[in-house]
Amino acid sequence: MTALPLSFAPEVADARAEGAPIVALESTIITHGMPYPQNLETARRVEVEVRVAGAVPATIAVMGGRIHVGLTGPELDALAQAKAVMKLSRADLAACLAAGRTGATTVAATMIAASLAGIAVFATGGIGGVHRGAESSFDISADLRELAETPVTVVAAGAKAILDLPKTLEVLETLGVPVIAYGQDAFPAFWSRESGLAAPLRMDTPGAIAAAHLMRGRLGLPGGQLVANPIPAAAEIPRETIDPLIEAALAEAAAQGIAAKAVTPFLLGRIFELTKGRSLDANIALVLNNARLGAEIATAISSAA
Ligand code: PSU
Ligand code: MN
Repeated sequence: MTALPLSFAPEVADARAEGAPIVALESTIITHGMPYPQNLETARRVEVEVRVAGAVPATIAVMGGRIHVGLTGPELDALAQAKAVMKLSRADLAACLAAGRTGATTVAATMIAASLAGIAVFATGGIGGVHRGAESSFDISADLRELAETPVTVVAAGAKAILDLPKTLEVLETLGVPVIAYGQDAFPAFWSRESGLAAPLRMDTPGAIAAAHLMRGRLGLPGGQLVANPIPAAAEIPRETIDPLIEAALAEAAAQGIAAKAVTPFLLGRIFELTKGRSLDANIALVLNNARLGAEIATAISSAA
């Protein structure tokens, strides 16, 4: 068997050797989720946030036929400005590696890479889920099935509010994915703290989330956990404000025939324009908040393990 095509940044290799806490970070949010230069600035700030909270950040992307676990400064710079970067989910990861192309990992592909690298915790903005109108489009993000299969705890601000959140929660339940609201009963809705839906589980400490993660491992259950961490109150956009703008963006996507992988980036881009940048400020605040909680959970897991 040939070795895995994984390359570790020196800091990540050291952390692995010492059993120190590591938080995986995705790269699709950099290439397809935010405009330049805020994407680069945010990626750097997220890494700082993880460090300040006592863990080592490992931003993941595919370059030169290898999965990079931890990017150097110049690699991050290049990725943030690169054009024609592939958006990689489970289906595309191997093809991108084999062809030697550059690819950014979505939640699904980042979970696969984190799991191969032995990293238990991953922080992002919001997971993909069941799109509105999925009953005719069948558009359900591969992120959901990945949560059912790959043993990584994912910290997100819920699922993106452009989605059908009730159907997303139903599918997660069907797939046996624990959905844990952090510090509140309600399932958060990305830009807003509340979705109007109750979360199936609630936990109030990183230690409780770490214990549940380790217990799943002891039971031999495949799959991860979704930790739904509400956006900080100061940064939230209330549902009444954002909902009509989401509706408008969805109508434009339908009118323009936007489909498949292009849907989420298109909607995030239009909502950015319709909110005059406020959605991006909120997105940045919630990712930083998730990075911090991810570091706390990773720390709790490594001290218990
Ligand atoms: N979180 C963000 N912005 C993003 C994403 C997450 O704050 O752009 C990305 C993630 O990589 C996630 C993807 O996996 O959006 C979902 O894409 P799709 O709906 O096509 O599965
Ligand atoms: Mn999709």
